[in-house]
Amino acid sequence: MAETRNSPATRETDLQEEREWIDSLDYVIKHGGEERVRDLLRALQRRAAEFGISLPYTTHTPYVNTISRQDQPRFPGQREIERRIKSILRWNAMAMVVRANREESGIGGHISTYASAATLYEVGFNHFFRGKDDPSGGDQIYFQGHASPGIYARAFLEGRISAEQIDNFRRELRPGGGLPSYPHPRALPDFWEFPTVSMGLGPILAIYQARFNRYLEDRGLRKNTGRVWAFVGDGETDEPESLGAISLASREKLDNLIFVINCNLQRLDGPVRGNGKIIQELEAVFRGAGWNVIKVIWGDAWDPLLAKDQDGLLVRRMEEVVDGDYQNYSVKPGSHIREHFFGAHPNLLAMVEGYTDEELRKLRRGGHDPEKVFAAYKAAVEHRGGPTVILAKTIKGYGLGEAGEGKNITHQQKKMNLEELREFRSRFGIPISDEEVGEAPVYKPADDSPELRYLRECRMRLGGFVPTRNGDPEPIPPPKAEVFAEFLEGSDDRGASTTMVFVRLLAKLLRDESVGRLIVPIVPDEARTFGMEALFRQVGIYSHVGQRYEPVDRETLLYYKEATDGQILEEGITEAGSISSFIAAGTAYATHGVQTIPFFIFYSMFGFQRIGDLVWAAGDMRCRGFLVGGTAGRTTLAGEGLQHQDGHSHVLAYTYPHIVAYDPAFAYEIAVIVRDGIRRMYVDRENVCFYMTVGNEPYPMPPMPAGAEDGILRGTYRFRTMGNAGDAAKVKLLGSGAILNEVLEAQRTLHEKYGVASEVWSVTSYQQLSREALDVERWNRLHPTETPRVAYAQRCFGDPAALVVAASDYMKVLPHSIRPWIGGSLVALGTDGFGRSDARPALRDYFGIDARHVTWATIEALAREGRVDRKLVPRAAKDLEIDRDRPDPTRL
Ligand SMILES: Cc1ncc(C[n+]2csc(CCOP(=O)(O)OP(=O)(O)O)c2C)c(N)n1
Ligand SMILES: [Mg+2]
Repeated sequence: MAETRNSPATRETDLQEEREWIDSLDYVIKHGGEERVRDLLRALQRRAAEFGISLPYTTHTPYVNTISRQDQPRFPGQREIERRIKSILRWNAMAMVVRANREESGIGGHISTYASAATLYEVGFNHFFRGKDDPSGGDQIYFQGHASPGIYARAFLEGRISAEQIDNFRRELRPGGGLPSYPHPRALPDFWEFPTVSMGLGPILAIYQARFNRYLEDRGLRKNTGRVWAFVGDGETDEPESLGAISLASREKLDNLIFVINCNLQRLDGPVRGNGKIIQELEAVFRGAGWNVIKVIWGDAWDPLLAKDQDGLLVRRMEEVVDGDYQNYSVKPGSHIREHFFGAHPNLLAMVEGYTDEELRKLRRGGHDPEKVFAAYKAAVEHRGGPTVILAKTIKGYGLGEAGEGKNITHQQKKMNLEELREFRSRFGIPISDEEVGEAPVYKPADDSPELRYLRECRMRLGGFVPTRNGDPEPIPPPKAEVFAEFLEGSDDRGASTTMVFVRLLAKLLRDESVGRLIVPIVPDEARTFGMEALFRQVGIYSHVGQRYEPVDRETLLYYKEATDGQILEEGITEAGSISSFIAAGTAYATHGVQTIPFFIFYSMFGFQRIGDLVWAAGDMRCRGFLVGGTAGRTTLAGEGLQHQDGHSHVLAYTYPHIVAYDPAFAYEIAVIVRDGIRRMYVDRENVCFYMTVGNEPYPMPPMPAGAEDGILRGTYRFRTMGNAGDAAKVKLLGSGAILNEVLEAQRTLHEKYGVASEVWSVTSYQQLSREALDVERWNRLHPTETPRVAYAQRCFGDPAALVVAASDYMKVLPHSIRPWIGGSLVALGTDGFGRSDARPALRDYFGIDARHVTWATIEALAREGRVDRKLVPRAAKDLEIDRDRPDPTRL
């Protein structure tokens, strides 16, 4: 019988053959050098190809450390002191979670993430992370959200966080304050800089942060911007945002960016890749995208074994074992590792003959070995020409022992019993007595202890404590009044769309002496959609390398101009990337002390709906800037159909506490809103973002009615009265955005054809009206003995004898949000339902928001209330050709 491929005899021959090839290769390495080795390997590959044998394309390297033992630099720190500091941090990070959960069961918190990442952080803190006082400008560090107990524990040793705050972990509302669960600049504005806990946002924000740093430098707005470090979970890399933008980082050669992926092989429920190897998978992805990849897989105890591995058997075994097994090894005794890992081959078993089981159990992983981590960080910061990712293998819950180390439940572990606490304490040598240990007290050595002195010295040498978030720089002088003047005056009736108006205003702002340089226009490949192409030429598109080609439209006036000092961030088709740039620009006041003013212009449908979580993160970060939803309005954006036509972004805007939303109709409204936005955000430095929708329907832009400004900003003002003023006050027609024109036409028809007098109100923001009214309501509830306040919406629409008919290009729930402050009846017309591809008049008829429907709704409501002759109803139905049996668009 022929020998099978796997028979022991064949395997032996194969190994023999392999050894011979390797010996030859070793010879060439020794005598011919790297280049010669490459040539030979390429020649072999070509030869194989001639026989039709293609090698599987692989972008990953063997499952060993990228930096070999002999290339490892000297470790400059004091290992023993650093180990002691780290042990204390491990203890305190665990203790604060355990204590919090004893006091308030279910309050939550995480022990195992930091436990796995402690070395990754501590090597950074002691040797790499630069504070804001460093000449580099300081680094920006995105800490893994679930590792925050460890970061607090360090700040506690640094004296920046009190014992009381630590005691109030996850109890922010306690008197005296506590600590938020995760990195939230909203909650701790002089500490945290970057919220990361919604998985995937940290990595993408970090990439765009690094690119924005370059932008600031290239445009001369900031000299030194530091480095960006993003600490990421291996499970987290499954989020599309985590890996979706990595090619930008290599394309832009961002060597100021370092990702550290904590590969503890576990996520919340279980293994990240039980049947595969997350490190190899990520290596392939990052290498493919052009990143410098450094793997830190094995700790120093493996070095002698690897040195003995002449025939590559050990490396092969390391490679074939899957993550599920590696996780299992972390909870098993040394005897199991001997039997299962080394037992695969007699030569491997022989290799560890002299090792005790305990020694085998203690063969550390690279991410827990400070010298290996140091080597990786050093190589990363010295690497030029592109970003670096460090893939560090660790054990989740490292040090927790029986309480969860490496176990599937470890992510959720928040409790430790007396025995477990004792063991933890002893393992890490924390000087807490047996009597006290059950309480899980936090421990702080004396101020002048070698540990605290060392820790402070490291931080002083590196430019101060991190994280530290800076406060506000000086306010900027507002733009000159001339910038806004033409918009307040209105234009002849050639017609303009609100988008055109906005773009014209932006172009003028870009020329303004005070704010011009600071403006950052951001577009996701939609500049032409919004008629912004003139800006390409005016201020240029940012590109670090300038323009290395002759643009195809070079002969034209508005050619596609890329420049190193270009101002526009043309992001390509990525709303997530664009908002990440927006956030970097809108928080530069805190990160870099520069008040850049981002204007992010996008399809309004692809804003809150698509990237809502990043908008939420912007709120957390106290970001400031203008979000401009273009091509807005379910019927104003004709033809595009149901996935483009937005009739709800203004509803979503209610859900963001930091968003001030406006749906302007006219040029002067836009001017007033943008002027006020600049004042509030960059002069008064309020932590809000403005959201403004603009549409592409052209129509005449009237001059601003006297005294309208205040109402525009509060959310509504009376635009026009027709008929007897007293009667008109009893019929209030509310219109927003482009639909205001429909309402104005209805007003004319009502007056001219049916003798109904009315007022038309422009509602620029139901959101603002409703927020103010709710504030007032709350105040009145809490101050029952004081003179009640009256909400602005009530002052405008509170008359019980007045009918209110409201129409907008958005959902009916908007007018209903101010229903309690409307005195009489309310008829709300809106665009609930999916959009359709058709022209504006057809769409407005379909949703029932055109002038005819506004007219009809008014007459029908007045007749129902007995305020006009009922006979008007059939007449109006006929005149206006209302199809009363048409199905509701929400049912279609
Ligand atoms: C967007 C999002 N989805 C889900 C979660 C809940 N969650 C928190 S941590 C976690 C597991 C994290 O695993 P990994 O990224 O590997 O980090 P580790 O704790 O293992 O370092 C999950 C699912 C979240 N925070 N954000
Ligand atoms: Mg993990």
